[in-house]
This record gives sequence, C-alpha cells and structure tokens, in this order.
Amino acid sequence: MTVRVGIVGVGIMGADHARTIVSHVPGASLRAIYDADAKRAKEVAAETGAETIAASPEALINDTSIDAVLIASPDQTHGALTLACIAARKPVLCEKPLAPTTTECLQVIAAEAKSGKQLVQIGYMRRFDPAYVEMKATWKSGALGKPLMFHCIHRNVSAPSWFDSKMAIANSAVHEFDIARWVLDADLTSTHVFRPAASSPDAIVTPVFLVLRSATGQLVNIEIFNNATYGYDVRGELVCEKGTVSLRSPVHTETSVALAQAIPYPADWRPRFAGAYRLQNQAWIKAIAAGTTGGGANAWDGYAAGAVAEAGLKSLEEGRTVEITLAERPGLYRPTGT
Ligand code: ISE
Repeated sequence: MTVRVGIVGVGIMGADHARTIVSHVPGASLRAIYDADAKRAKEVAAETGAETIAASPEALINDTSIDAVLIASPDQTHGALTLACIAARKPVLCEKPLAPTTTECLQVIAAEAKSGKQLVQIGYMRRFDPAYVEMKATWKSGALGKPLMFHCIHRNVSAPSWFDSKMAIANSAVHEFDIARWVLDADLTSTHVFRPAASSPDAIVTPVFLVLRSATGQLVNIEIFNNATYGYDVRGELVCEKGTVSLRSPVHTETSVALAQAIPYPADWRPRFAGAYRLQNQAWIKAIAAGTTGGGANAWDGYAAGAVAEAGLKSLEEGRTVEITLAERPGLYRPTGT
C-alpha cells in the first residue's frame, strides 16, 4: 500500500518534510501540499513533484485521495487543523507544539479519545535521534545507576526580533520538555524560569534558563539561547549515580589548519536532526500502512509538553516557581515515557 500524504504548510519545516517524504520514505507519495503563500507552494511543488496544490487546508484534509496529513503551518493553527484531521479520521503528524494553550491541547485529546483511535503524532523528532535513544538505553541498562540530573543546552545561530523569551519557551524549550520527559520516563512537576541581565539596553539576545523537577525527583536544567551566533548546538548530559551519558552530535569531518583544529556546527536544526526526521517520518508511514500508530510522541505527550511551557510562561511573568499539574489521562494513551 502506498500512503498518499498531504502537507499543510511548506515553509522551512514543511518543505523539509516534503523532501524527506519523497526521498527517504518508502511506501509514501506526496499527493498534495498547501501553503498560504501560493508562490511558495508552487516552488515546493516544482522541487518535490507534489502532485497537486490544494486550495485550502480544509480541502487538503478532506480530500478523499489523501490518506495522511502532515501539519507544518504556523504554531497557532496546529490545534484547529489537528481537530479537522481527527474529524476526517485521518492519521496526522503535527509539528510541535500541538497547540499554544493547554485548553486547545485538551480539546484535541478529548476529540481523539472520543474517536476511540489514536490518530495524532506530534513531531517531537528527538525521540528518534540515535543519540537520545542511546542515552535512554544506557541509563535503563542499569550500568550508571539512577539518573539524578539532566543538563540540556539548546542554542540557535539567530532568531528574528519577534522571537522573544516567550517564544524561547513555547517554541524552542518544548523540545527539551518532551525529551526530558521521555529520557527520564517521568513527568515534569515544577519549573522556574530565570533570565540573565541584558548585556546592553537594545540587545536582542534573550536567553532563558529553566530549572525543573521531575516526578521521580531528578533536577533538569535547560539553557535556551536563540541568538548564540556561532552555530546550532544542542547538548545534553544525564548525570547518574555512577557515571554520566552525554550526547555526541553527528559530525563527519574535522579540519586542521592554521594551528587550529575545527569541528563544524550546522547552521540550524535540520542537518543536526536529519536522521531523526527521516526515522520519525518512516515510522509514521510504516505504522499507517500497518494500521497501527507510529510510536513517537502522541497527543497526550503534546499536551504534557504544552503544560510545562504554560507553567514556564507563568514563571517568566511572575518570577517564581510554578507547579505543573496535568489533567487526567484518558485510557487511550500509554503511560509517560513508554
Ligand atoms: C524550531 O521551531 C525548532 O523546532 C528547532 O528544532 C529548534 O531548534 C528551534 O529552536 C525552534 O525554534
């Protein structure tokens, strides 16, 4: 069976997904794309060979020749489009975050639980990244003892001026929230957000530094620095009773010249997580063809990361530690971390 995919939103991430689907995902075809920018849609269709350009997101979602939908439109559209996919009973891979508010996330959970079938996967692709997979397997093997602390660093080269500290939490740190829950097998129960003083009055650098606790007692600290300038750099070190396990980024070469040795940094997340995106999309399509769900983060996980983000935004505003209490999990969803 070929799974015919439609992609809503072909900006940076949607176009990347389109390329991944056509080049690296056996059993999938790119049936249609939609983008609010018609010129962009045409360019991506020409590049990827997408069969048609849909007139609207709704037309794409309800098109009977489309089996599965990938949502990569702006964050604030995710919730409503995911609900439309559930109403059409179509499997959907929605880019993170599931929705900007937990109220909206819970609407998706309620609709999916009512449909009785898991249709939603969230694009928290790090769960497929070999380095994080190995990190989790290493502590689970018991060789390092129990985890105590998880240090997470997330640096981007630059971000637009509207990408403020709130966006750092709602759009960037959500990756860390999800992967910390997944690696530790535990929900996050409180957060406190700190910010360094601005280096100058007009500085656009807006790093945030979060300290969180997990339900099983570990401390997690997260640095998000979206204007780090030197490269895209994601680091993680899990400190356990008898040792630590750290992520290594996939690099292929190092250069020695002019009395220095250099290892390159990617300009953004796409090269760093290319393997994870491929594995995620392959698993999604394979599961759809088999009539099952694709593993990865489900709608509940999307809600849980959203709840941490909401608490983080509150902490940013109020300057205090904010507790995180999750709603009751419907039976449709597997326990945290599995
Ligand atoms: C972006 O939306 C992503 O998802 C990237 O993975 C992340 O590194 C970046 O900070 C986000 O803004």
